[in-house]
Amino acid sequence: MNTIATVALSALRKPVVEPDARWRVEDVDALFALPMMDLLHRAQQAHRENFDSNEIQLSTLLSIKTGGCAEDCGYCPQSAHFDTGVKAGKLMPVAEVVEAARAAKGEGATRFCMGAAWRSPKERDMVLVTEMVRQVKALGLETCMTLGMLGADQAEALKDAGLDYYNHNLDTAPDFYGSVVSTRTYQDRLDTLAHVRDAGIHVCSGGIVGMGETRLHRAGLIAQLANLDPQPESVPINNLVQVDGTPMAGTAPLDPFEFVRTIAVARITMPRAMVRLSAGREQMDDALQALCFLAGANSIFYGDKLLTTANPQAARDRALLQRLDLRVRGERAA
Ligand code: SAM
Ligand code: DTB
Ligand code: SF4
Repeated sequence: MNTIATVALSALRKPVVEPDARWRVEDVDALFALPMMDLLHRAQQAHRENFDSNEIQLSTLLSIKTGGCAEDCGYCPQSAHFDTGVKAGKLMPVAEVVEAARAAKGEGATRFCMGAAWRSPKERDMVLVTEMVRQVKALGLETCMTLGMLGADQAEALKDAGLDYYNHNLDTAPDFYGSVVSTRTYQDRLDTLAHVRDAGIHVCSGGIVGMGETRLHRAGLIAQLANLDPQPESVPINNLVQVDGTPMAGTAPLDPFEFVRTIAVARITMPRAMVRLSAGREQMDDALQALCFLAGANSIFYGDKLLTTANPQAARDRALLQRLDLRVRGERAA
């Protein structure tokens, strides 16, 4: 038997749940290399051991401060370095954010995620974003924010305001990172995650695929995430949404089955995390999304818009969930 097949077989024999395992990149790569049907089977096993496999969590996303960002993330329509047609706006008033959260709750969302196109929040911003957290939380919603890099004090202030989750993605493998961003380092990202964790806020961290990276880079990203100790509670997997004007527009699209494999490998290596099928759903058909759910994705962004790009219409998502007999987490059966 050749070496790759031997490694793949040994990966197949591993116990399904190993949340505390240290993952070597080559072990994760061996999972990617499993025959697709075996990979899906293992992912389903891990999923069923930890979750109700017919349940999906819905998060609604709101861009509370759009565009004009100082960072140069090569995938991002909101970077001031690229001409993408996204207009830079100011931070939304607290009352408008709370109104949007109320509407999202009415539509069935249980978590409200507020995103700002910042390198990191300024002190005057902190006063307003902490107030947003307080008021959104008072509506009975789980709160999530993604504001860029955070210092230890800022993470503490958000925790005190009642923040449940902070999203900050590692985005890709350390050895591909330099091809994606130059204005902040991988270590900066790890430091922010450590501050969030130390403050007692749940960690939401994932990445993007389809940026021209190799499978080994995808394995490197998953290994980094899976080796965070403790592992993230929530792992968004984004498929690059190509936006004209960004350096990544025109990148060869990823084979959709490779995207499904990435979800499955995230599920197996981080069995207790919510794995979120994030950006890129608008470009996927229903069958592909169903395959992602089978591979262990159990959360989506719900609502017609992500931050600046389109997401499937809420009605289309409702219809899809109904056709797949998927219940919404936190919602009572009709
Ligand atoms: N500015 C903050 C930051 O980067 O930490 C928060 C917002 S930022 C837009 C959140 C995440 O969205 C990024 O880390 C990236 O993973 C994802 N993202 C941004 N543009 C994307 C795109 N075109 N396609 C897929 N995912 C994207
Ligand atoms: C994440 O991982 N994906 C979301 C959320 N966290 C903030 C953002 C996706 C953004 C897609 C591009 C846009 O709409 O601007
Ligand atoms: Fe700015 Fe975040 Fe976009 Fe990077 S991903 S350019 S930090 S908004």
